[in-house]
Amino acid sequence: MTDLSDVTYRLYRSMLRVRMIERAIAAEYSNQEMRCPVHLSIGQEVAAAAVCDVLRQEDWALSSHRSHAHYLAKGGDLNRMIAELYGKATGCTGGFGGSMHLTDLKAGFIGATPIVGSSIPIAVGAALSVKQRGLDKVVVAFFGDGALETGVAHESMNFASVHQLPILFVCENNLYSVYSPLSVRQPPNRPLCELPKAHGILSDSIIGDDALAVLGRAERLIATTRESLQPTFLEIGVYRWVEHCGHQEDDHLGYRPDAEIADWQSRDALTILEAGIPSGVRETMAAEIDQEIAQAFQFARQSEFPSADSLDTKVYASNHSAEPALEPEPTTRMITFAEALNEAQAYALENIEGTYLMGLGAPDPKGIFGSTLGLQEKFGEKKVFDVPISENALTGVALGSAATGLRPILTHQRVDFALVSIDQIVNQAAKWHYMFGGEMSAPMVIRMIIGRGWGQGPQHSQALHAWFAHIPGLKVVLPATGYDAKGMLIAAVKDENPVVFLEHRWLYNIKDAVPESGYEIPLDKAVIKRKGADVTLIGISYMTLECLRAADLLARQGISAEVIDLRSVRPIDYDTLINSVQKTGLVLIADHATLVGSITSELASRLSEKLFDSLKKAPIRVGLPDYPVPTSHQLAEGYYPLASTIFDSTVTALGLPSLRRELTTNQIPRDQPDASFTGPF
Ligand SMILES: Cc1ncc(C[n+]2csc(CCOP(=O)(O)OP(=O)(O)O)c2C)c(N)n1
Ligand SMILES: [Mg+2]
Repeated sequence: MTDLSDVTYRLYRSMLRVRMIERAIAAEYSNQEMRCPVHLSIGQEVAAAAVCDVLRQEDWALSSHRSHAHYLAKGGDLNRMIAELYGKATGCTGGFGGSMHLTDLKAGFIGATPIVGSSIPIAVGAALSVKQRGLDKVVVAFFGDGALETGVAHESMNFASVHQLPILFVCENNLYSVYSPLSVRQPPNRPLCELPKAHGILSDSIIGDDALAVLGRAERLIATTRESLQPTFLEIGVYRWVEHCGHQEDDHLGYRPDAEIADWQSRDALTILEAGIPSGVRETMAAEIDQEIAQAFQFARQSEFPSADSLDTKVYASNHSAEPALEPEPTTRMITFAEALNEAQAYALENIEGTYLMGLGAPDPKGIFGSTLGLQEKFGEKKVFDVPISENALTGVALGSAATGLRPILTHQRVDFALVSIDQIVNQAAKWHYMFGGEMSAPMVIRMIIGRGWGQGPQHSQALHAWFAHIPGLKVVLPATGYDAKGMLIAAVKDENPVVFLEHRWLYNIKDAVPESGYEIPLDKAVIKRKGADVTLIGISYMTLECLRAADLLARQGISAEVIDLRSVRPIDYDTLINSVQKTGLVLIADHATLVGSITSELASRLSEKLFDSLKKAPIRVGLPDYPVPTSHQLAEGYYPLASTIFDSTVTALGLPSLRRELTTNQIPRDQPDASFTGPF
């Protein structure tokens, strides 16, 4: 191979290689064997080549939809990249990701994901990992000019600046987002490179026609990042020569002025660099690359397609801990649900490597209703810290750190606040293991509190577990007791997958017997709370308590109710449910969520499908009406179902409506959990 000790040779070859590979992809694309979108970097190669020339193999890079160049320049395997485009089992994600989800961990190319802006916080999370674990590396996030219009990019830069993380943000400004020019997306006279400065980030900008100059700027910034552990930013002006997505030129569409195209092409960095390299050397390089490309396409064509058997095996990472799960010790010690959560996190922070906890108000004097109180004092600011109000970026940061060796616990004081991070939860964390063909996992816990009452209204009281349960790749659990909360939270931190951990606010002050030492409760098992023969009452989270109260009322009328606490809505423990309903022939499902599209609907339909012949009546569903939570406490009185609702529905279904329940339960107003609760939350 050509001697590459000369930086000009190296840069030229790296750029030429990307261009030749992408020209080959373009030439083959119409054969319809590469059946995935491709975003080519022809014309933009300088950014990847210059920045990656400065990086070491062990440094990490992440990218977005236009990632071939970054993958290749960082040292990604060409055979596996082309095979990936062909959807083959030998591809870098085994055919699960395609062109938009390349990864090569050996080369330090963590991965690419195509939701614009969305890989930036994940890169910041990787940089947090570097800092927390004391690794000797820097991280680079590659993205386009469009990404700087996303909120998450700014949230991420702010976070990286607050935490002084070793990351270089590289913005390839090609002036367009698909067909939209910068002028319709960003204000005039406000250079992109000024934006990071507002976040306190050292920022530079250069037009990418002189590859050696770009390399010089990258060197300076990466050295700063590496030596003084601080984020930096580089804007590189480049121009895309072919269509946004696909293999053809699209200049005839007229969205870019001819003069502009001609101007940029006349300043092509590859052509300019060519002048300094003897033609013989160039020809040798081109011949070597040609051969490499031919082999890669041959490899891809000859490779097998992935087997359909592997399809659902990649949804969840397996939990491969060699140690058996910790068993709970018997105890009579009574503590609250909040204290149990606190103990679980203390256990994880002390005993489970890589655990850290971040969340709004986590170390504040109230410590998230007591659940994080005292943890920062005990474990320090590195392991337990407060955060900016940037839920989407924080979830990406958690994911990036989880994918690179840490175990984050991210807290949200309400489910409602976590909704602004749906992109990171649903598009990224839930898919991370799957879309990278099982190459990486995302062991992270996202705690969310479900509010209720005291006038918290439509934006502080939503219970959306059905949404999360809809997403393959997430585990979604709702413990109803302190005992379960502690064991399930420890199990959630140990789990290799993203776990959405939902806590009903009304459980927080309830005490039950919780062992002092650490233990695990499985995340996929319902639990029978009370044995019975006439009806199965399935409770979700807080509604399990109402089911137990209803079972008491029913018992006084001679009706024996079996009560099951579902505990997990993804996965759902159908075995336990089916065994019970087969026996009782009648099932009622109680949830504190709107009934439309809910877990109650899911259970009712599945149990009907499985047990149609054993059911005496259609499944009964108890939940919230089809409108948002009212704020006035007067209106809330009629909104939330109680044990009495469950009692009434059960006796009606049994054909015994004449049975009267006692009016002794829940005498306090329905907008407060107990008489000691005096608001505001
Ligand atoms: C959040 C989001 N919105 C829209 C898209 C569709 N989309 C894919 S690439 C792209 C253009 C992005 O422009 P830029 O960041 O400048 O990158 P470039 O394509 O120019 O390299 C758009 C709008 C997306 N993938 N993600
Ligand atoms: Mg662009």
